[in-house]
Order: sequence, then structure tokens, then C-alpha cells
Amino acid sequence: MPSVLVLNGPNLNLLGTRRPEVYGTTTLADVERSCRATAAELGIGVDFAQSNHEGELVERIHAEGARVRRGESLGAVVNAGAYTHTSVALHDAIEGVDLPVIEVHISNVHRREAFRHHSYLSPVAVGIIVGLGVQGYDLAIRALHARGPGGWV
Ligand code: CA2
Repeated sequence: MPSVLVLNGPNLNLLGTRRPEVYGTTTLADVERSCRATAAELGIGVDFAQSNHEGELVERIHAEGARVRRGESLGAVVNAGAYTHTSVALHDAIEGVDLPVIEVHISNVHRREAFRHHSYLSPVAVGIIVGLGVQGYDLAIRALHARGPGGWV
């Protein structure tokens, strides 16, 4: 059974506890539950992770790239948080291991401050879901499942 990785970056552990006007009231534990339910419905596995450390996110991406190469994973759903707008390292990691990534943002970053308008991940993502709230994670899992191991049809 193939799986997907759902990877969350800095401060997303605070989801649902603060700034509900921007990010809603759903917690990251709720998001994990929802992702697991979606994956179960699709008959795939899910690994769920969050880190506030850039290097740890890089290492998770490398490991998932190896899993994709072995046919064990379909790719990753990545909400890199603020590292989206700063991290050449995450860009290089995704590109370096050729990891199929759906980039997710809960908020519509294009309606927010100008510094959130640029993403280092978008050029190396296979798709992007922005501004649809936490349901973006479930939609992204569905997209990786529909894409399958061989890319878009
Ligand atoms: O909209 C998104 O999903 C973001 O990736 C969230 C990041 C932000 O830096 C990006 O520009 C857009 C921030 C995640 C921090 O989430 C918090 C949740 C509750 C309270 C404080 C921060």
C-alpha cells in the first residue's frame, strides 16, 4: 500500500489555538485525523509530521524522495509555513530528490502581505492549493492519489 507524507513547517503546531481569523479553529491534530480518514478512504497510508526546524524538514524530504524511488510513496503534501517564503534549502531538497509535492497554504497568501506572495516551493511543486482552509490538505492527498506513481495522465 503506497503512502503519502503530510509535512508541516514552523508554527503550524499552533494551528487552532491562535489567530482564528486567519487560520480557523481547527487544530493540527484535527488536520491529522482528517488526513488519516481521507487516506483510509483512498486505500493509502499517511505519515504526518511537523517541525519548526528547517534542516529536519530537509531530511524528511530526502527520506520521502527515497521512499518514492522505492515505490513506497506517492509524494508529499507540504505546508512549509514561513519557510515557503525564505527557504532555498527546501526548494533544493525537493528538486534534489525529485519529490512530487503538492504545496498547501491554509490562507490565501496572495491576499496577504507582499512578502507572502513569493514561494520558493512553487517552482518545484507539481501543484499548489492556496486559500481553501484546512480542507486543502485533504484535497492535496486526493490529488497525489489521482496522480499516481507515474505523474499526471
Ligand atoms: O496559510 C498558510 O498555510 C501559511 O503557510 C501559514 C504560515 C504563513 O507563514 C504562510 O505565509 C502561510 C504560518 C503558519 C503559522 O500558523 C499559525 C497558526 C496559529 C497561530 C500562529 C501561527
